Amino acid sequence: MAFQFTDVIARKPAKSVVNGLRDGAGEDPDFDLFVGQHEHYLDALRRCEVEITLLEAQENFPDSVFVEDAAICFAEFAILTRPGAPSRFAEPATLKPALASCFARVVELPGNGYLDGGDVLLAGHEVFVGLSSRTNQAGIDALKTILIGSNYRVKQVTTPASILHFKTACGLLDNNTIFCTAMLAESGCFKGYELVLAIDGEEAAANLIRVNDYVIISAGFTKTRKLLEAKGYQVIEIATSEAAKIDAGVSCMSLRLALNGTG
Ligand code: CIR
Repeated sequence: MAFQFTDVIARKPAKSVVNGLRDGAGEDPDFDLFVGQHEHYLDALRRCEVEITLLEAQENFPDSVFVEDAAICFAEFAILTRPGAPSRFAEPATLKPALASCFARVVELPGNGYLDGGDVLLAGHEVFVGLSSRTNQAGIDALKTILIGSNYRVKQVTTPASILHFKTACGLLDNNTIFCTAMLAESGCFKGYELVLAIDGEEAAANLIRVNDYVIISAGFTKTRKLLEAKGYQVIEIATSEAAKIDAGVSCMSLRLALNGTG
């Protein structure tokens, strides 16, 4: 099952997170509030019954709390990415020991391309990868090379220019159901999947994660919560106001692992 996970890798926010990358000159996050919200995020994941490995903060890397961008975790192996932002280039190496203790095979993305994990949506054996300002063709081609001969197939799509990462606008709800913005749905990239469309004005809720029995969404999207509950999903809301100030949301603060081969 594409949404069943046993483990999560997360990293404590560094004090330097207040200098995290952002599009434009928005307000800095409040560090103490960020820490509190991150703790609630971890509590939500514990409710989903996953084992959490919490890594120490990395002051040299302001955005290192967003571990999702630095690796891609399949059921059988993990890939260290090559993040597209220069200040994030060295983040994948800092995840290697934790990943090596979970996976027999941890590979580095070959070549000189760039690929952010936030542009990769795993839907079972289908791997959606969005070309974006952080992920280029060479990065996607390198991922395809790694996956040759595996059960996984890459479906290349385009991340809309108005958002940072592909998963800013979508998340998996179950094996065949994707929650996404109307803009992404209109692009036709999810042909063959059931789609649940983000509600007008609540598009930011599309960056959700399904972990075992729960869907975790950003707090404040009341209509989205009702929509998901009406469809039978159990929803946990977590405040992400501080992460949002630096263009981040729910998915990016964890790597979700299926270590018993169910993924
Ligand atoms: C960045 O610009 O890289 C960070 N400030 C935010 C990364 C968010 N990552 C994600 O949504 N996968």
